[in-house]
Amino acid sequence: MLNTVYYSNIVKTLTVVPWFLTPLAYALPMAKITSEDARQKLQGLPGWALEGDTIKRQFTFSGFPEAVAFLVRLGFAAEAVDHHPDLLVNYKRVTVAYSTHSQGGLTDKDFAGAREATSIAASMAGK
Ligand code: H2B
Repeated sequence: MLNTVYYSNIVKTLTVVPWFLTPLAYALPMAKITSEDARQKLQGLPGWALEGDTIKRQFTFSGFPEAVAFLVRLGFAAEAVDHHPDLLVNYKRVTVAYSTHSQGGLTDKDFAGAREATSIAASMAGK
């Protein structure tokens, strides 16, 4: 089972998937990440913290419209990859939390989402 799940992640990560492996990539779930591995992965994501089964970060913008604009941009990016963060707006601050509901924990999709959120926020002078 471990082998299959690991294989599934590899298959999904590859840009070019051999045609005969394509159904496998969609049929198998992403591997759940242990909290030890999550801590390791968070080293490359400043400001993000592990909270239970989620990774979380708060971004601060210059005002409420900018915070909402960030939320909308991230929302479209999330919809495009069918992986959705929890989002909370408090005036000019937006808290973004990721976990993979279907797995009841963290997967590579959450870290990809965190990188995307960080990149969008940086392009909008979010801190
Ligand atoms: N987002 C997150 N964060 N976790 C999920 O398990 C998830 C999701 N599942 N977005 C997706 C949608 C699933 O419901 C659809 C059917 O692909």
